[in-house]
This record gives sequence, C-alpha cells and structure tokens, in this order.
Amino acid sequence: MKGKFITVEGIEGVGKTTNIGFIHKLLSDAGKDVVLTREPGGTPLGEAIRGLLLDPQYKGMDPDCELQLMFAARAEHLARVIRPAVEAGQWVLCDRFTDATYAYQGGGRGLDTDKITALEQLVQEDFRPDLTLLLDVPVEIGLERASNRSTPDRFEQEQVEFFERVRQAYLEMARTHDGRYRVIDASQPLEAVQRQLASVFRSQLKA
Ligand code: T5A
Repeated sequence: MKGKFITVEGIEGVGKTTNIGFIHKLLSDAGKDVVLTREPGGTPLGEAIRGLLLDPQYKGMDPDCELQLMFAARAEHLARVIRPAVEAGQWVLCDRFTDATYAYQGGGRGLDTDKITALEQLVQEDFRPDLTLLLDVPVEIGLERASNRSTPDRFEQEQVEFFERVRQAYLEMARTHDGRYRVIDASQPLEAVQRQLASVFRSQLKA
C-alpha cells in the first residue's frame, strides 16, 4: 500500500520546524512509519544546493538561477527520498515543497507562474502532495519570531513587502487548491496551533 506525502508551508517564523516534531509524534503514535525531510535539501546534494541558495554572499542571485536550483535539489530529493518512501508505504512529512516555489519565486520574486508550472511538470510529472498544511501568520509576527535567531540567511534579508507577496501567494493557492490545503491560524499560542493540527490529523487518519 502506498504511503502519503504531506507538506508544511508558510512564511519564515510561522513555526514549521516547531510543529513538524509535533505532527511526527501524532503520526508515529498512530502507527505510521514517518520520514521527516525538508526543502531545499533532504539529500547530501540537495543540502549542498541549499547552502548556495541561503548564502548571503549570493545576494542578488538571478531569479531564474534561483528557480532552477530549487528544482535541481527537488529532482534529487524526489528520486532518492520522497518517491521511494511513498512507494514503500511510508508517510513523508516535508518542510516546504513546490508550493514554496510558487510563493517565493512566483509571488515574492515575480517570476512567471508558467515557468514554474513547466519545471514542476518536468521534475514531478503528476506527483503532488496528498495534503498541504499552511501555517499562516501576519508577516510582522513571523518575522518577529524568526528574528530571535542567528544571522539572517539570503531570504531572511528580504524586505517586509517581499514576505507580504509570499503570504498572499500562499493564501491564494489555499483558495484554489482547497481540497489539498488546510490553513492553520499559527498566530495563536502553540497549544492552540497544535489543537488545530491534531484535529486535521484525526480526520486524515480516519480517511
Ligand atoms: N524557499 C524554499 C524558496 O524560496 N523556494 C522554495 O521552493 C523552497 C523549498 C529556507 C528558505 O528557502 C526558501 C524559503 C525560505 O526562506 P526554511 O529553512 O524552511 O527555508 O526556512 P524558514 O522558513 O526560514 O524556517 P524558519 O525556521 O524560519 O521558520 P519556521 O520553521 O516556520 O519557524 P520555527 O518553528 O523555527 O519557529 C520560529 C520561532 O517561533 C517560535 C519558536 O519557538 C521559534 O522560536 N514559535 C512560536 N512562538 C509563539 N507562538 C507560536 N505559536 C509559535 N510557534 C513557533
């Protein structure tokens, strides 16, 4: 029996990393064999590409170069980790995936969506997430939470307007793919966020 592919999305500081641990436990307690992974990254080659993408020394990287590096890392990730695990019946829980490309490179950078769709088709064919959790917070809250950490990476150095466009692109995708998306109000205290997540998974696990 095939497994499931679940992605977690949102702007910086929404609590993806924090809540992925919680979801992992929920699924494991329900007897699922869970693989945790992330994008860009998830393989040795993908993590090397992530290093290039996040490195502030490449500030001003050409947006098409950025787009193609995202999909290069994704091709490796799909081939080595995601597809084999789903085929083997595991539940793959991935911190960001192609919706981040639509949000950041499409919404944030303003690249033509058709370019992204063409690469998505080339790299993924008809492979798409079974479920996408969008952790949503107003930009100022996300950036405030993210600012408590170390040196900002290349994306974290962007202006507030960039993250507003990213957030709006995510919310628009949630509206147009409402069968696959669940929007979580992540501005609430952690316990309340996790209650919402537990409720989503109660119905997923029954399905
Ligand atoms: N990217 C990625 C693209 O541009 N295109 C793509 O296709 C892909 C795949 C790296 C970057 O790559 C870009 C987007 C990113 O800029 P990343 O590593 O996922 O992606 O980077 P971040 O989003 O920067 O990850 P963060 O670690 O910043 O955010 P998280 O994981 O959402 O936040 P988290 O869990 O670390 O929480 C931040 C702080 O908030 C607190 C936590 O304790 C922590 O201190 N917190 C809360 N506080 C109060 N109430 C709550 N409910 C809280 N939840 C968490």
